[in-house]
Amino acid sequence: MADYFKGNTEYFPGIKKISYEGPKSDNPLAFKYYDPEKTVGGKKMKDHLRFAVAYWHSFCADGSDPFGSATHVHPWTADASSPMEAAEHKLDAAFEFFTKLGAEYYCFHDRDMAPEGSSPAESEKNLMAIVAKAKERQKATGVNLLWGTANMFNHPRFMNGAATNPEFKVVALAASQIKTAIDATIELGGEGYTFWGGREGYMSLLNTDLKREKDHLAMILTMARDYARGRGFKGMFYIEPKPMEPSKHQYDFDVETVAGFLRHYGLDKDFRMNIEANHAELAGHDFFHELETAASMGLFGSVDANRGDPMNGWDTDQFPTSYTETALAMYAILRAGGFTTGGLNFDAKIRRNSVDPADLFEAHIGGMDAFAAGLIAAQRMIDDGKLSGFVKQRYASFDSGEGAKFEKGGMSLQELAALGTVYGNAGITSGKQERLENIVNQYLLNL
Ligand code: XLS
Ligand code: NI
Ligand code: NI
Repeated sequence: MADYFKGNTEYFPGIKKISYEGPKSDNPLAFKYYDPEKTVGGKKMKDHLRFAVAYWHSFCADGSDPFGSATHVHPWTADASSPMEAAEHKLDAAFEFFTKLGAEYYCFHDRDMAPEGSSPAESEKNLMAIVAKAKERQKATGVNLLWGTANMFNHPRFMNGAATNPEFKVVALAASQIKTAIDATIELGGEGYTFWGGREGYMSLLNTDLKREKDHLAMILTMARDYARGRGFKGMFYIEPKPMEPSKHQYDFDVETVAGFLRHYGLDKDFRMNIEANHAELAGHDFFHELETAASMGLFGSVDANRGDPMNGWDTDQFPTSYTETALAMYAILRAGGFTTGGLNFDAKIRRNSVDPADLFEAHIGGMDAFAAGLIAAQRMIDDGKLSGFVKQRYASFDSGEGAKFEKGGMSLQELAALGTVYGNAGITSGKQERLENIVNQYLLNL
């Protein structure tokens, strides 16, 4: 990766390129486990992990919450005389950050990058002007776009949904925004395009026609797919499941629900899952569950890396810190074949009271180290084979004989039932959960 983009104001003065110093380092601005060029399981860490920075949390969010105003004063906005100038300064700050951190990818919503105009045409003009500048900076630095998306939840027109809005005019407005965001993604060579349907759901069933809304959502996804493929887009489309917030109920509830939806509407060839740890938790699952579920259906795609707070029930979007969680996540990801078009996007934000410019770096460094440590542990789990060996042996009765015949669909219920009557007692076999949990902890030591 080239040095950070020069010729602009330095927005993170005093912070140099972050380097790997190893687990014993006490430098808060150094990696302890993430050593980009180090090989794990025959592949460089950076190619396994494909870290991306989320434009919205890192350069747009200002620390405000429902109870308090902004606490993060961004110098890139403060020193601009117009919204478009601010957008360009923000872009400079972003590329300075990506390159100093050593993240090779980023993700954005259309409205993170450029301000909404007074008409769809003006919004498109604004976005494409910034996209042209982003393209130059990508070329100069080697940083690439992991995925783009459209913000279809912020504007009041989307209060009743975007693709699932009961008014056709709003659906058309949503389409114009998606089309432009796809154009922007293609222009930047994006490796994916994400749909997160924050308001594609309902607040009350009393005013909602569920069937029509879901049909409309599928229609828009199909049209978006066809448009992008028609323009030669070879990247992946992602659906990012989340059960609720801001809607009471969101149609993209969890991986299993989205898989059913994609298959029902014939979209499962072009769409994969973008799995967010905090969303898994909101759906009553753990991150590992969602990853394994997607992998089991060949629908694993990408990750929004963060964590929630198990003591409360909303999307706190904190930076990941639990090595156990990242080790299990990487264990699922590696076994699913690793990332191809996807990556680890830090859909995470620093806390309202984290007001030092260095806090944004330390947050990402911690998250990157957590996934690097998780990767090392996961590779150990795979190399050592104890866990997979146990699982294989647990299902061994389906590998040959009558079990294999059953699994291949070569048996009727009568035949199977007849076997059941002669087998007598079976099934009192330990699942060995505690042993397996203890083994996982052993892999986490001495990273
Ligand atoms: C919100 C989502 C959002 C998506 C992109 O909860 O995580 O940030 O990742 O629209
Ligand atoms: Ni997300
Ligand atoms: Ni989220």
